[in-house]
Amino acid sequence: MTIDLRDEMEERALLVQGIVRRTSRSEAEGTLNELHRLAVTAGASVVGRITQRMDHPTSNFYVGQGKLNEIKLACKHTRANLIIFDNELSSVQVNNLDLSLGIKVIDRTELILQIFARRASSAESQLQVELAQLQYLVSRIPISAKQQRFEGGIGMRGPGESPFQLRNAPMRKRITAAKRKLAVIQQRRRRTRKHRALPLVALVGYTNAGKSTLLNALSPSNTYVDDRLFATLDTKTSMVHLPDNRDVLVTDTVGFIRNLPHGLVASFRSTLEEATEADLLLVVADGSHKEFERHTEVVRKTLQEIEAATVPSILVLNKMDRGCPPGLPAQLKEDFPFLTTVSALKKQGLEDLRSLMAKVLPAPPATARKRSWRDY
Ligand SMILES: Nc1nc2c(ncn2[C@@H]2O[C@H](COP(=O)(O)OP(=O)(O)OP(=O)(O)O)[C@@H](O)[C@H]2O)c(=O)[nH]1
Ligand SMILES: [Mg+2]
Repeated sequence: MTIDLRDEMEERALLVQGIVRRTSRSEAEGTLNELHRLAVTAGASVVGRITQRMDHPTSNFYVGQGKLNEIKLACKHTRANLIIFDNELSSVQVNNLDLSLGIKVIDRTELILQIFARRASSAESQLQVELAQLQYLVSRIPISAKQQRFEGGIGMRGPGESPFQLRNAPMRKRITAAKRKLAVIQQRRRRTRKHRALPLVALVGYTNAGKSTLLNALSPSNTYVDDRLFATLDTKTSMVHLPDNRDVLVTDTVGFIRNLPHGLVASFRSTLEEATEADLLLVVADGSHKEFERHTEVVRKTLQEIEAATVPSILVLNKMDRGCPPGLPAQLKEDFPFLTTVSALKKQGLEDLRSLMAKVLPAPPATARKRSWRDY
């Protein structure tokens, strides 16, 4: 069971972004556009955007007093009933903003958690989201508010527990239970992986890059594709035949995004392990997106975070039917020596991709036992 962090109602969201020094205009615009898409994905309509350039955020409201007044006015004009900050807010800032504006305030992390909560459909992904939400609530919400959101019997008094720990006991109990259940699922997943004989190829990349579309194009799989962020939260695996006569298992994974909440990365570790344990990564990027370089950088960093950076990889520039990037920076070519362009939607460039996969995929160990992919 996942937790609904917000009230169900028609949401008219006002987006607020504090731009701190050293952030370029295009980067700030890119994250705000992304926040817009995230808000729409979560079911809200966006009624306005407010930005402020600042040296550093203020500790009480994140933005300065003048900007706070501007936000108040904008809420009145636009009849906004939700304010979404692009920046990460402290629990104190959320509380102060809530009180001063009289409107619910959330930040990017909470919004992403909410989307994940709505998308999660398997027992595993629901548990992973629940764990991330609980950890977020424990770390971010003031003690009194935590109690209001999670009422329940405590009855866990033990030696050495502080009043703070006692107040959080129901949540801690749920965190422990969720971790325990996830560990069981994870073990089962690891056991299955150990017994597979077919090479595993993982599709990774920025959300909306076209990973699921590519999986569908490469195989007769029927993976959910949607022009939304985080359409896929559960991994799907299909068999793909390569020109060197090898069969490989190709698995779809959850998409990455900049500032992906750390708790989510940690909670989705078992799903993301598909990437860590893969024999080859297809790093799918939307080559037609004007921020494609930034997206690829986020993907590279996330792969490092989940310790998958050393897995052989191919950069697959997708959506080529919409146009190619003008030129590739040297750094990108260095990071990804194997690169190919495709259009998963139009099924173009797939034979070249299959050939490259056969070339880059390590040769199987001589002792590998022949198994059907159905055993997986
Ligand atoms: N024009 C064009 N659109 C594409 C192509 N590949 C995917 N799309 C579209 O891009 C959108 C996202 O595709 P998905 O396959 O769901 O993307 P994803 O990477 O799996 O996204 P998440 O599951 O959210 O991480 C859909 O609307 C697809 O139809 C392509 O080659 N060309
Ligand atoms: Mg997908």
